[in-house]
Amino acid sequence: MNPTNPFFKRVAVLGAGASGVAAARLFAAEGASVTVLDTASPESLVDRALELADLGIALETGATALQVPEGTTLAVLSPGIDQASEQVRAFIDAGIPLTGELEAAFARCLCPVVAITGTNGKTTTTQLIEAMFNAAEVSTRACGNIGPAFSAHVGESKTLAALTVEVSSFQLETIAKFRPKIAVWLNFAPDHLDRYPSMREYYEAKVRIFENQTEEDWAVVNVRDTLPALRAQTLTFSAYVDSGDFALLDGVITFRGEPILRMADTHLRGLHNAENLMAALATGRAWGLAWKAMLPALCAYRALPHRCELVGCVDGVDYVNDSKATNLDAVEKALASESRSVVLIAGGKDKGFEFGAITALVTGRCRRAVLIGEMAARIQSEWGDALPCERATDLAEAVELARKAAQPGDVVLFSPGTSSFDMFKNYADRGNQFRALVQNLS
Ligand code: UMA
Repeated sequence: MNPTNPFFKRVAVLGAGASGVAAARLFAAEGASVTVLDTASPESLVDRALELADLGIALETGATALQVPEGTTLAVLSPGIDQASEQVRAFIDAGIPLTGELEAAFARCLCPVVAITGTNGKTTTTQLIEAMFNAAEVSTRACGNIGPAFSAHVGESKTLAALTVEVSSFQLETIAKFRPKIAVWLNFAPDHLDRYPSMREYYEAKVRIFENQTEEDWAVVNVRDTLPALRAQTLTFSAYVDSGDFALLDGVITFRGEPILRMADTHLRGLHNAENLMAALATGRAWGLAWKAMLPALCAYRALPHRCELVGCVDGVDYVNDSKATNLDAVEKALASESRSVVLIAGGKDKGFEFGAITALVTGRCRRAVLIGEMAARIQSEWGDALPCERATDLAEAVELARKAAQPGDVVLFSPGTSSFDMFKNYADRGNQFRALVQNLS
């Protein structure tokens, strides 16, 4: 498009991660002039700079990324960047319209969206729905917070029946018209308290998933959570109480009393996974699928790594990698689905959690706790009176201490309860290191 045209867009994309690069590609393909701004050092962004240069997209890094490029008509925000940051404030103060990567992709999406949110279980449920829809010949692709970004796949929306989008509270903060045909709310528990002043702000961002839905849409919701009045038609579920449309009775998922799926016929375990399966079944029902079209893919699905993943058995002790447990709710669910005596390895970056909230459960299930990372001393002070706790300087020492403490028939559960960035690249790196250490033991 000609730069003298009044509709010509000069777009500044904030963040050169997966969402920023995908959004930059999207706008550049439409003929906009795009600059990507990332506050990281140029050395850490060499690959991104080359990828963007090939597309004719400029990249500004470091302190230069804090300046608003002249003539910018729109700023597109990556989800990891806080709107309160200096970088974003500069655009707001300059009066430049701001949108998020999720909203930008949605504005270009030509097929219905199934959106999944919740503190835990989002990725598993997104994959269950993707597998179930495709097996039932409802062509879809998973994207969004699960990675790759929504913007990276929205171009396929002209040929797909639906896009299955995992959405985070960060992405929902900047929506305007985002309207899923089916919105799935899995659960809500404390998390991201390093981004939000309190749980209220976290909840308020997350609940926006329903904001633009109408009576023609569907909301699939956990019956135990308190939600605002919903305009969409609803289907409810819970594995803990039987007041929802979907419930769990003697290991069987039921729909309004009718048996639908035996947990034993799936590869998933635990009440949290029963709820993920219920959410997928409810999504299929809202779409109009028959149970028999949904069940084969749900039964065939295997859990992803780092989610209560058995990584070894040494001297009669099972070692379980639950590195994806980046909040206390996930630790609670891992412990609740464990009947054996546990040696728990926990701890990591300080995200503002009070580990004291789960002292009773931990002391009831665990023989001992081995603590790592930035939060080790605080967790020890919260659990230490009720449970033997020791601190390890790194993960290798933690695995060694856990090995010494465990007795045949026990399980060593690595369920950190907080994020990994104090010691590792991310939860996957943390889980992979744990798996390698266990493999060395045997
Ligand atoms: N950056 C700035 N300024 C800042 C802060 C960061 O320029 O003030 C730059 C960083 O240097 C970095 C880039 O921004 O280069 C990163 O942007 P980002 O944090 O938005 O990361 P992306 O790579 O774009 O990944 C995001 C999601 N990340 C977050 O929300 C933190 C990914 O979810 C998602 O897969 C991806 O978009 C595609 O949609 C990850 C995640 O951890 C898995 N999500 C959180 C979670 O699940 O708990 C919400």
